[in-house]
Amino acid sequence: MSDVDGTERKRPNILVTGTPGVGKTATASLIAETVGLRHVNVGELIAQHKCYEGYDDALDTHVLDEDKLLDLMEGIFQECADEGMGIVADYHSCELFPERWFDLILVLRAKTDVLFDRLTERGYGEKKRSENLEAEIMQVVLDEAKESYDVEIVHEVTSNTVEEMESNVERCRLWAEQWIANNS
Ligand code: DAT
Repeated sequence: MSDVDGTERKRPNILVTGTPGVGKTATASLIAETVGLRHVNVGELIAQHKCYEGYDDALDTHVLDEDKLLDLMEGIFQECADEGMGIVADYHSCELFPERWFDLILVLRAKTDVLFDRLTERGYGEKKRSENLEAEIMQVVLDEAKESYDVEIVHEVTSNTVEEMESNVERCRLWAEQWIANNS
């Protein structure tokens, strides 16, 4: 697997994606710890570096400055590749990233009642909560992942319980071990 400058990567890069509240950050942080990868919480990165083009009043959200974010992330990916380190990134969208960055796209799914409770606990208003629940029911992020990446690397898993999260992390650990063996 070659990276930006054509060098071979020594460790895999994983993207954990899905509707807000499905458990991306919790899962990615556990994957980072278990597999030994650097966790990049893309939402946090955007906020830290103010990757915004403005504010959308109608949607009550910032407008993402994609170029700024991708430049920033390109630097992080290159730095990690140079150090022989892999990345586990998490974000609620996936089509904006270059395909070559990731070896596995993990799409987390959650049941409507589970997601409802998590988004309510997060303090989402009714409109934002129902928009996200609808997106989950319509499997918007899964379809986006399948359209943006080789379907072979897109894996859909449920994340309703802690047991499921642990089992997903274990699957990633085994997959990463195999990836490293195949690419060394
Ligand atoms: P996301 O990053 O997708 O927005 P999160 O990781 O912040 O979601 O998780 C939202 C909340 O749900 C948080 O309180 C942790 C909890 N959670 C996440 N995955 C879970 C799981 N599989 N089982 C139980 N709770 C989970």
